Amino acid sequence: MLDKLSKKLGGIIKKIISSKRLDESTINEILNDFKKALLEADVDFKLANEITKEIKEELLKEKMPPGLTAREYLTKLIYDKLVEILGKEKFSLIGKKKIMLVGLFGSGKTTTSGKLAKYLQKRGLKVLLVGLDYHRPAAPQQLKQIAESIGVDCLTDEKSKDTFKVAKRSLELSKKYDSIIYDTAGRDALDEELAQELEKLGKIINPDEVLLVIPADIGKVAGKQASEFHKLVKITGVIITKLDGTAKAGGALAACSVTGAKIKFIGVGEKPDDLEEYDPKRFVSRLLGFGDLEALLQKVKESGLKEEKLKKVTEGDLTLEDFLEQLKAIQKMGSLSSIMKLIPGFGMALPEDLVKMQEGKLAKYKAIIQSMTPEERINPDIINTSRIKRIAKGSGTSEQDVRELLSSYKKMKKLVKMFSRSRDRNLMKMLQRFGGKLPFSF
Ligand SMILES: Nc1nc2c(ncn2[C@@H]2O[C@H](COP(=O)(O)OP(=O)(O)OP(=O)(O)O)[C@@H](O)[C@H]2O)c(=O)[nH]1
Ligand SMILES: [Mg+2]
Repeated sequence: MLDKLSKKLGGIIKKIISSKRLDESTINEILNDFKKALLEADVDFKLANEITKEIKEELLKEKMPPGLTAREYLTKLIYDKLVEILGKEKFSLIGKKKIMLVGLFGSGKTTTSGKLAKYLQKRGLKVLLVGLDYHRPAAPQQLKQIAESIGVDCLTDEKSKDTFKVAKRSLELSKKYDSIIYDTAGRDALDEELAQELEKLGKIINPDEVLLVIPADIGKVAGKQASEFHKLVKITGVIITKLDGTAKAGGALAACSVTGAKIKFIGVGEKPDDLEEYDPKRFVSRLLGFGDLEALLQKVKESGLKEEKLKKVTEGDLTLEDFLEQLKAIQKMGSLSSIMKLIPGFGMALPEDLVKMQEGKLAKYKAIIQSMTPEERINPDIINTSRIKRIAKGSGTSEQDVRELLSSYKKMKKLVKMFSRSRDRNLMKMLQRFGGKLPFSF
């Protein structure tokens, strides 16, 4: 769902995470991408402009909220703005007895009636579906089939085809049900006739909820449609359908929220189960590819830590612990030679003995490093023969193993120095791209 927008937003978060410095030009670039992503999702131009402007103003204010880095703050602002434009609250239909669905031709009313019936049924309620569409000949049959497939009762009157009579009859049955869902007839446009029919039905039924069904593929026009309906027929909420099949869904949701219409459910497919309560926060989290804001900020935070470490090692400062981590990464990758060749001016591969190290040896190395004193770890040069003996004993390894570890460590340290001295721009870029993951990210 919303794959394209989601991908774009994910890319923006990545950019925030990987940008070296969040200076004004980087911020502009990121916000421009953000605006573009919104426009592509058919969010109204004025709204997209406003949001990006507001984010920038917030960011450039002198004071930032305590405890947040610029990166974290930018991420949070993007998240918050998305939640703001995509709706504020979450709703529930539980306890609502009479629910009427209205909307234009083909918007998904009948399908959604079935989905809602299933939704309530799953929550232990006894539901009646009522067919009030006698404009389209096949409509009552369609509803009956849906009702049958999910196992709820259905009231239609294909003989009289009298919408108002069926509405009245449903009230006589109402004691037997916890919830009644009314599927009404659509029109090409919200004309006088439809408005009158809905008004009259409203008077007979006196519904607790009148939900306007709007397909997401109409994009930002959804806002206009919601306002128009609201003027003529008092709606209590909106259900946006067909979110699964359109790139314009963001626009439809945003446009509806801006009119103040409350989005209560979203339809994400044709099947009875393809309905979700609309929870803007959850929705935005999903769009951004994270469980929630906390998880997202955690990710940004981690990237900051990673960068610190990267800085440390690019300056040639490789500790024994870093060395162990690098070795582990090398094992995961297998041969490095192909990657090494990608680095211009670096034809040399890592020493074979480092690449081909056995798993068991890594465990030994770990034990050896753990048996060293903090001082030895910081400054391995002080490790003389007697210290080697002690470390070998303490770690249950041989003196030969300890010597080998120290010599490998020195080799790798030399490489690190060489890398850091070369300061090759492409190399540095590459190191950043790979973050701390690759063994030669020192
Ligand atoms: N992909 C997708 N298709 C949907 C969704 N909701 C409805 N549809 C499809 O949209 C088409 C129209 O749905 P209906 O439920 O018949 O729409 P309606 O508003 O009752 O149409 P009328 O009664 O003719 O006004 C059908 O083919 C549905 O399967 C949705 O959330 N996702
Ligand atoms: Mg229908």
